Amino acid sequence: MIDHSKRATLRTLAAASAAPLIAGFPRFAHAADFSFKYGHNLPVTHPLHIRAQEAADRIAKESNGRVEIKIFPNNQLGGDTDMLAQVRSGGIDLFTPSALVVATLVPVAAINAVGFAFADYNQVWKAMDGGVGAHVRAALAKVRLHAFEKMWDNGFRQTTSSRGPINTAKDFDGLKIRVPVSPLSIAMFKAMGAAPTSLQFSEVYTSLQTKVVDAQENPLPIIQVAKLYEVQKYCSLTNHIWDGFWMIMNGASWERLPDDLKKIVANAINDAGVKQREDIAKFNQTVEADLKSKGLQFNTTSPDSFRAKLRESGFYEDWKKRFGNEAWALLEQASGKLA
Ligand code: X2X
Repeated sequence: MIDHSKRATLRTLAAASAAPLIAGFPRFAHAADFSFKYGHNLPVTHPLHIRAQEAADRIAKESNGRVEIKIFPNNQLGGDTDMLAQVRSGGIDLFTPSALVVATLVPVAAINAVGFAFADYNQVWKAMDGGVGAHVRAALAKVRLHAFEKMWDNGFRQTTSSRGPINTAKDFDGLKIRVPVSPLSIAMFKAMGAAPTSLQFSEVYTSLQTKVVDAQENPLPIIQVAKLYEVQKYCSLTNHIWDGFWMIMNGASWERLPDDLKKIVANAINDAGVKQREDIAKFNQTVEADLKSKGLQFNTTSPDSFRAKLRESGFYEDWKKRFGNEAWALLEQASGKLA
């Protein structure tokens, strides 16, 4: 007696083994109708990469192989500003730039990075899942970049240094500090008396190792996954900027998708973004102890002297003018009065 179910299984297995394995994707006997390239700047150990891979797998499965997203981590496709140019031109289809970096193209995107604006995550997500987020996404759409609704978390940025701990604003005097390619970060650290230099993330480790700069600033999960504790001695919890990543897609690539696939892609990416936020919250419960065990010396700080220095220097007034009253009012709805 022929066992038809066994034959059916054999047929499926034969078909599956013919398809190339793409990054853990389920195998499909047909090539994808839509094949997208997604580049980012983080190591594969960061929750952003892990959740993005999960979303890509889910999209492949739910679209029955019609949509594949190939992920290129760790600046494999170039520095942050290069990838920003590529996602604009269509050279790549997806990129997760920090708001700081995408602001080199759409200045208002840096609004969430105004120094010491947010005291905690309640304020952050109120703003980014609310009016501020919608305002920034609308500005990105104007330059033909489709930003998915849920922002991914980078975190509250802290200051590491090999020179000494930062306790108050005067400790920034003359500090050679690396910041991303971000006009707001340069202006803020200059206003606090430091000597900031913009460098791509892929250059940070070496620039600290070779003393091109003495300090850098990033959320603790980044300091851990990028092993910056190997080239820094002090970590001061300055919480000076909350930073997040926008998952952006080239407008034409997004528009090519039919509505049913748009839905599958958007749901998977937004769900992954929310899970990634939870990952960072969990990561933050253990990372400080881990970094201490790796030799980093921690100190806490109060925002008061930093805010006072920024206010005296006119930093808030200046950036309120640059962002405009509408965006600034949306920010202050979540952060409280700043300027
Ligand atoms: O470059 C950085 O410091 C990083 C990784 O935080 C950003 O993407 C802005």
